[in-house]
Amino acid sequence: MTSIRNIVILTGAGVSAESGIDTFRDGGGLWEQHRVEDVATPEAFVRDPDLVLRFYDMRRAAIQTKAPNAAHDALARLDREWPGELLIVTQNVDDLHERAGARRVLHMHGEHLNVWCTACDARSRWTGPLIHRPGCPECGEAALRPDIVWFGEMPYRMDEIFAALEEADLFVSIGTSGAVYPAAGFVRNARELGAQTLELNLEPSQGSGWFDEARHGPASELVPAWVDEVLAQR
Ligand code: BV8
Repeated sequence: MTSIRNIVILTGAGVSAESGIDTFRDGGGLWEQHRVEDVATPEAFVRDPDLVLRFYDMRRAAIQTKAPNAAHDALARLDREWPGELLIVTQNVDDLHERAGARRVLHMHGEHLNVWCTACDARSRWTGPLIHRPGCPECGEAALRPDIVWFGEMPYRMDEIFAALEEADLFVSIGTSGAVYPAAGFVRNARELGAQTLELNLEPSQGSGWFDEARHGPASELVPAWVDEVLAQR
């Protein structure tokens, strides 16, 4: 590896799999016999708000019973010890990166533990259910929705992500199937901008061919080993 100073890491559901949080592909990507893509949309929320709120209430409660795994811990260590720029762009909506101690984390698809008021636009920390239509902590309106980027909605902070990709010397994709855009296209952006690219995933992702190097196995093994390697060449 030539000298690496600035690193961008993209994580997906595979980094939380060993913490017991289902990936989108587990169980064939179904929930109550609905395709996740069909529940995680603004149209579904209009058509059947209770179904969507129950889906997110269940997952919001579930993540609070899970703990970070060795992959989250290793990435938090890298965040603490890496002297250059580092950004963990996560597609995940759990808070396991933060609970492992990572600081430079960007949730491009939102967060389970936030709610978004469609009346006053305020975002608030939220750990309980929404099915009973509680009032917004800011304006009191019963107009809260999960602060999650659904299919067809614009991911968050894309300008910051592309600014980081422009500076990146290394782009590492961890635990994602490469199925969903724009995240799945970041490896190509990174390559075009001159970064080296590495995939760490249980199996080849849909974008494996775009990576300079791909290592396959569980994140709890691959990520700590890779972090040791990178820190050794600081
Ligand atoms: C956008 C939050 C445009 C939800 C998510 C038609 C209409 C509208 C849009 C589209 C359309 N057709 C295509 C699109 C674009 C669409 C898209 O890409 N669709 C796909 C299905 C083709 N994208 C969007 O809609 C995005 N927005 O395009 O906006 C726009 C432009 C202008 C103005 C307005 C809008 C928004 C996409 C965000 C959707 N929200 N998450 C929630 O969490 O409930 S996406 C969700 O699925 C994830 O966040 C992630 O991004 C994606 C894929 O999940 P992964 O994280 O990759 O997980 P997956 O299960 O797929 O894979 C897990 C991987 O881990 C596997 O490879 C497995 O091998 C590996 N693994 C498993 N265990 C381990 C492991 N690896 C290591 N160790 C292990 N132990």
